[in-house]
Amino acid sequence: MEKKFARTLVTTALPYANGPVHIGHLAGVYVPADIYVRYLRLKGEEVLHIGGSDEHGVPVTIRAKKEGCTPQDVVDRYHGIIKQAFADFGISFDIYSRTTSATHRQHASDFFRKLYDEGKFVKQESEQFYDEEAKQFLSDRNIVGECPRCHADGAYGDQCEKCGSTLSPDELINPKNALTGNALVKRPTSHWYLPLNDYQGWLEKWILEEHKEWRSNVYGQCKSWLDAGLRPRAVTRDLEWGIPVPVEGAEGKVLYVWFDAPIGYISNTKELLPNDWEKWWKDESTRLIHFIGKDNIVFHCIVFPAMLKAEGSYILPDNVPSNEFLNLEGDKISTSRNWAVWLHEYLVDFPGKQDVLRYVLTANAPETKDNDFTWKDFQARNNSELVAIYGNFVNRALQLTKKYFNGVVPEAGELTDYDRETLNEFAGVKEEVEKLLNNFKFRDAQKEAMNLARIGNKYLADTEPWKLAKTDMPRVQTILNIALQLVANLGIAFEPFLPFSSKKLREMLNLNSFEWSNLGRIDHLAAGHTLGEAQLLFEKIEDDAINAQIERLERIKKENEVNSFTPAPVAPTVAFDDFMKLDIRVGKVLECEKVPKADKLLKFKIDDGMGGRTIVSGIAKYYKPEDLVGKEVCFIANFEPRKLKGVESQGMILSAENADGSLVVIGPQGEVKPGCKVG
Ligand code: B3M
Ligand code: ZN
Repeated sequence: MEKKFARTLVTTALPYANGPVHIGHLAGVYVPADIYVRYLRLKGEEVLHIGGSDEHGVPVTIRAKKEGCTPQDVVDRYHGIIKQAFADFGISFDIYSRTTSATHRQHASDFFRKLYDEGKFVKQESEQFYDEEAKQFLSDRNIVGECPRCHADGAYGDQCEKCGSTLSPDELINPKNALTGNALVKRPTSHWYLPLNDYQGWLEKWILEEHKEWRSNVYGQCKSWLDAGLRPRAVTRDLEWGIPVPVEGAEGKVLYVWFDAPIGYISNTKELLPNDWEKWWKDESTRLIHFIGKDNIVFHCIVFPAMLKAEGSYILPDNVPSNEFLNLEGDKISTSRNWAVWLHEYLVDFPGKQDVLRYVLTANAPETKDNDFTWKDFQARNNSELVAIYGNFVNRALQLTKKYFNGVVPEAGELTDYDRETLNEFAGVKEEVEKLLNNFKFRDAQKEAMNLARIGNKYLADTEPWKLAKTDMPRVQTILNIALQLVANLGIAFEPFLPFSSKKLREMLNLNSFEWSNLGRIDHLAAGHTLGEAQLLFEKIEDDAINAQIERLERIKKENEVNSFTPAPVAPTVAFDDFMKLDIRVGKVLECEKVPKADKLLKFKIDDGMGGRTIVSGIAKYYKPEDLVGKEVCFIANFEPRKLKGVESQGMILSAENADGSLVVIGPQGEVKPGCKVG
């Protein structure tokens, strides 16, 4: 039962304004949503794209405490950075607002109050951790302690980052305030709960029966939540940062961030269209689509719909296309470990290359499973797809027209069978791309557009107009006319995906606009139409630029290893007499050289005060031989001699293993005569 909708309201998850946005955000939510809204606009449909920053919640307060500023300072800063990054990447919002706006505070507060007045909440008392010194209840994230599973220190009240277990603060051994280290006590506190269990039957019918078309990852997650049975969920918190609970006796309490944030979609629409917003939220002929990441599924498919249902006057989402996660070079993207490609930094390193990133992220979109972003793949897709296929075709068609026809579209003569075959391949593309886009299959849709460029490229390679120019000019006219029509088609087909390049292409073709309905047609450019200035659509990305990015990540990985360093446990106790069995001495390096055919080994000639000895040591990766000559080192003098790569080693040079695994040679801090004992 296909419903006919009059308009589409697209929302994108409101990113937390406690840090900048990275490629994972773009790939998971904003690029697919932007493709979708651009496509609908190009079709001339009525559509709105609503976005904004999520500015409440505990992470913002933690960041503020760490930086010694107010939560408002934090969100002001990051809201600005995030908004700019989205604008730079062409994410075309109709409004990008924020949950600290006056409109939102009022709307979220009224929403709560209505449900409260109608008795839609239940009030429950529970024991929560309280810091008597700071005089505050602590959220799960603000509590740390020993993990009950792996016994690592510093596990959070909701999760242990060492072993990955999901926890509750009650399970932690020795729970403490994460920021101050204060010990905690339990205190009773009351909160309002939305009894999700009351909506269980309704949600089962609405999702499991009526929305079988949702992506399998989304449907599957909903089903497992529903199968486990829903329970009441607290919608208020003891916190200072947030929207005050608009009820008498609720001092010191705010709305839970996941209660207020999705209402932000409504408030932001209201801010944009103060007089007209209701038709977007209360009229059944509006189709509501939430673009989100997979960790937000339960909130958008179960909690928010239950809130909307409880309120009673709003429409429900028609689809919730959620992506899985994008990894970076094989590892999970992590803000705290700086394991990310930040959008604002990308544009410093690759100015003007927004479309390249958009293209690669869509080509690798984690639509049904987690996917990986690698810099090598980024380079390959740019060089061998955008440059070699799309860019190359466009450039050849325009340059040849300039060369032979002075940049004026030539008139087509009679078509050959091959011409017709090529044009036929284009004819079906509109329907195909539409089908894919309508089903949120952005990856495949973009692939289809790239296939058009492949067809165009092949057409020019096969017909070789540059050769015919000497013998058959009328044929060249036809070929280039066709090629230019194909170029215009590419501009339309790629517009939702690569808007910057399509704009450039439109200028190069000297056209005022592209319209989706013209996709597949072969009369975009009339004979006699003068083209604009030809420019390169894409340029090759060299190894140097890619290597610099890979090196940056390697540096970060090293730093992370050092930062997460925990000393190895101390070995069992040894008796003094046992220790004295080791004869450790000071020696001076007389000579040092690499051991041939062994990339780890260095051979030392040591002045040991007793006539000298040879020692082989596995530190070649960390030192240049000449740097160690003349240095004093400590070595074990009575170590059993052994042969390493054919060289007899008469002892062992002592070194410390650093946090990143590198080795540092140990020597005396003052002058010591070779042969003196260490102990
Ligand atoms: N801020 C979580 C996130 O950024 C949250 C989304 C809110 S959407 C209403 O993943
Ligand atoms: Zn653990």
